[in-house]
Amino acid sequence: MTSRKENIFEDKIPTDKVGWRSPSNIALIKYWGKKSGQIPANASLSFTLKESVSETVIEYCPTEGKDFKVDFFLDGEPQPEFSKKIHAYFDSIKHSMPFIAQLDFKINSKNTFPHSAGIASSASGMSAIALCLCDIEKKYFDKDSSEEKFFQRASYFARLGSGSACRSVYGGIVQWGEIDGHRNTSNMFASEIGNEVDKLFEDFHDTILIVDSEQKKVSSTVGHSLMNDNIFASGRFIQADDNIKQLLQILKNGNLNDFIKIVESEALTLHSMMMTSNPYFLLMKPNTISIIEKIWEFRKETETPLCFTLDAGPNVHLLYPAKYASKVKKFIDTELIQFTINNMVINDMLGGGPERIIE
Ligand code: 2P0
Repeated sequence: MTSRKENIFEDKIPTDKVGWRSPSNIALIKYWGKKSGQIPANASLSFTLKESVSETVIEYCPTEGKDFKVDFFLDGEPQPEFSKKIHAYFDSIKHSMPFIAQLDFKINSKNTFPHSAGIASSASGMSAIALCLCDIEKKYFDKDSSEEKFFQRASYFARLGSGSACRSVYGGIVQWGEIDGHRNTSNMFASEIGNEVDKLFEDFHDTILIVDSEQKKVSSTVGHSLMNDNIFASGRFIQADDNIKQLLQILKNGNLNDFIKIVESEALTLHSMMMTSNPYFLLMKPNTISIIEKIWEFRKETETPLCFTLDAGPNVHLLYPAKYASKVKKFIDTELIQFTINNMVINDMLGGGPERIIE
């Protein structure tokens, strides 16, 4: 075994920095329930967002102590709790990336979206960190690896940090988890969906209505673990498997009515799994339901193909093709804004995936 002091770099242990801008994502087919080793209980599918991103720069230098150090800063402020979590994460993957043990890390991260927005900052943040680590690896140990392998490895390591983060490594519409009959799917990493997507979905908008900004009372990690004893879990996993296969077809054929049925059902099923866990819990708020009812009314009256999805929280994501943007904006301004806190609305859309910010 290599001792920590034994230099594994070709030259002297370097001092340098790497940086990535990486987006959050919103799942349409939900990952809820997992097996050990961050293996999802069912396959999931998401839209990568464009505007909701983390920008992360990792500065590294030869470690001075016995153990490597991680100092994590969010918006320039030290975050001792996060630093500990990221140290534990680095520790858990250093057998695959032995250079980790020889470096000290200063991580500076900032998000373009407010913390209170309930946007999955673990997905953008962990994917950015995993991309940075893979950049260090590529620079010194894996110079010739292909772009495809690079992103696959980044997705693999992002998954070990936070499951949904593995989907943020790719742009557009992304799947994660083995799907019967779909050869290029894996539980280990995500991939862009292989089939051609109907033009309708290429410029989909996601407008997020912020209903509540309090820290949620049950973390996603606890939520996942409660699926182990949920008596509806086995049925849910069968349903998810069926839904993802259907949705992959719908994304090809562009049937928005079918799209809406699956996407809304997935959102409500996710929350019904929370309500049927033991102990049970509820992350929706009264205003979440008011918004959903308004959307159903609006759709019936205007036949606008607007639907909603929910993450593990009370905020509502409105999904619709770009050409309905002005109609939906008017609807939000007149009917929905009353249910938000401080008129908080985040306009986002399908995005192209992460970008390197330090060459
Ligand atoms: C998803 N969520 O597919 C689902 C839907 C929230 C609702 O994945 O424990 O932060 O880090 O693997 O990925 C949130 O859970 O959980 C999540 P960990 P993660 O996006």
